[in-house]
Amino acid sequence: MSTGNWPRIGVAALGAAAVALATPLPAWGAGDVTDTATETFEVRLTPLNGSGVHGTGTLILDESGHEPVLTVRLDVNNVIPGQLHPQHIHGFTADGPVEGKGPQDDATCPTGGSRNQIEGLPEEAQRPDRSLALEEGLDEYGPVLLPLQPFPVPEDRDYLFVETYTGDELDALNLDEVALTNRHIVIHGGLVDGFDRDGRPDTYVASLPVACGEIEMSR
Ligand SMILES: [Cu+2]
Repeated sequence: MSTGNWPRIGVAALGAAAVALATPLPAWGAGDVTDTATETFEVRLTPLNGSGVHGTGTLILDESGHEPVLTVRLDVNNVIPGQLHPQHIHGFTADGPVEGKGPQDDATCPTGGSRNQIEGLPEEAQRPDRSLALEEGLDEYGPVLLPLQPFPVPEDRDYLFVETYTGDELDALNLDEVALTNRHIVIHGGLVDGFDRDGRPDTYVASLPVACGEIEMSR
């Protein structure tokens, strides 16, 4: 996090002095920076795979500078403590891998009709209403576009995540052509049960989708 996240505040505060800078920053020079350069989005994360994981998110997209800056804040509850929780912005792209889905197609959260099989895990681990693997959700939420790193390893069942992304990191989101509202956020990492027959404990699967939320315009 740096003060660079909020350039409009800096411009306003500096006022006329900013114009006098020997080497003015490119996008600020014209003095035409408006409120429309910053958009705020909201995400409501709801459980997948019966995880009980839920939460909220706020995304702030600042396009007032020479390159976009995306700040992501996630407030996530009821996760497995002490484990790595991958989290991503998912969506569709022009070059696949989901056949028939392009960048303008709105990603959605997986439903009960999603494919249902975790490859490499025993059959006992599969249930009709859960154990939806990362790959199985692809048809609905699309591939990973932006890993929201560093992935948290929370000490408790809740975590608060705030991070800022810019430059090349945002390329896959194709912000020039595709609205962020076409994208989704997916939180991963949960226990898969069904191994009781062998007396083995539940297995933590880091890729297991445990919550999903649509990115929506903030009202
Ligand atoms: Cu993901």
